Amino acid sequence: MTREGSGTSWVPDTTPHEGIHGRFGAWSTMAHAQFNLVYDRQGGPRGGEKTFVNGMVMAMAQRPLGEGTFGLRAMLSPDPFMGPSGYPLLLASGETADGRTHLIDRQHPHDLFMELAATYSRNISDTASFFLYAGLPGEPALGPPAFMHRTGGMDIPEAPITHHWLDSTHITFGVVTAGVVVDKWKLEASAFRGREPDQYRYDIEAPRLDSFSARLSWNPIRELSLQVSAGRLHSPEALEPLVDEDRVTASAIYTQPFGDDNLWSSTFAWGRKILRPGETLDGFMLESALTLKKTYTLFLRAERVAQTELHHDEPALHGRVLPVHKVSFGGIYDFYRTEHVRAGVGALVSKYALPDELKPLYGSDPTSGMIFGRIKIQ
Ligand SMILES: [Cu+2]
Repeated sequence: MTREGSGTSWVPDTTPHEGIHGRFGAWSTMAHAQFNLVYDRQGGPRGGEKTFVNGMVMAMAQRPLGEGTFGLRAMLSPDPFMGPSGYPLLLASGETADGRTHLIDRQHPHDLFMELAATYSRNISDTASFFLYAGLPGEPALGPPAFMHRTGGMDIPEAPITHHWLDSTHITFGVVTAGVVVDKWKLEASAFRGREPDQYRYDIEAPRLDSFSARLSWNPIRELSLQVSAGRLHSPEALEPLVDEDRVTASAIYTQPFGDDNLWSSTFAWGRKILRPGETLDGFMLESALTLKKTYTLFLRAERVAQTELHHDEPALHGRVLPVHKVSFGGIYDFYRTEHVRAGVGALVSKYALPDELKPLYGSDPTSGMIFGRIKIQ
């Protein structure tokens, strides 16, 4: 239980699982929520400005069923209220706001329903069990846990630009996963819908099982969680329907509680997109968050992706693979804290390293930033 991340992914055993816990007859329940009110200003000629709310609300319930355990999960997002084009985020790409044009230098809003899933697990010995997972939407066994579920990433109010290299399948309309857990290992496989969510963010889309993935997870020590995974995605992008994608990812999450209410958590991840037909594109991400006394948080995220979409519309650069780099760092001060509520304010700054070909598009120093207030109910 302490290993469970988003979907069927694992996080280190040392991960704190804060939430409001309840018991109703045979059911045990857990709920938590987080909202960020963000003022976002992305610099340079491709930048922009916006104030928005993002975050999530999550509820889980489980009960014994026969020899095993049956569970239900729901996760909702306030993102659709920010409008179909999401928020300005330099170097981000993926999905669409209108079904006709790519969202470039913006982060798409997440769907209102991020997860509606059921699970069943059953022990087959003292150290082994099997499980089934079905979601509409749900998260297939591909990639590290989604960024809003990683201890080192959940306090950062912006999405990673590696999202579509690592964890963008976290909202997939139609997922069926089966797996086995043996001691510190887990092996699982999924069938799911390859197509990303469309621009209508309030609906439940039709499921299909046209894509496949498998993941091997290993928690060798309590502080560490490792995974490798690979998937074959059928026609993921609505605007490039003839392009399939193979994706390979590997990641390590290290979470270390220390002293009195201090926590340090970091994730390193690599993802490779192999477009068929098309290029092979790598993405790398390192993120880390240090929280002291449950009050002061410092965070950092550094990323590199090989991009083709940012300059898709520039005739001279069309088809070129160009590496782009981003680093964001910031902090949060939680000025209000009770057993179940934390409220704080924070800020982050983003810097970029771009190849010469992209400097005319982005300006020589498009430094960006966000200031935000946040509330966590857990
Ligand atoms: Cu996402």
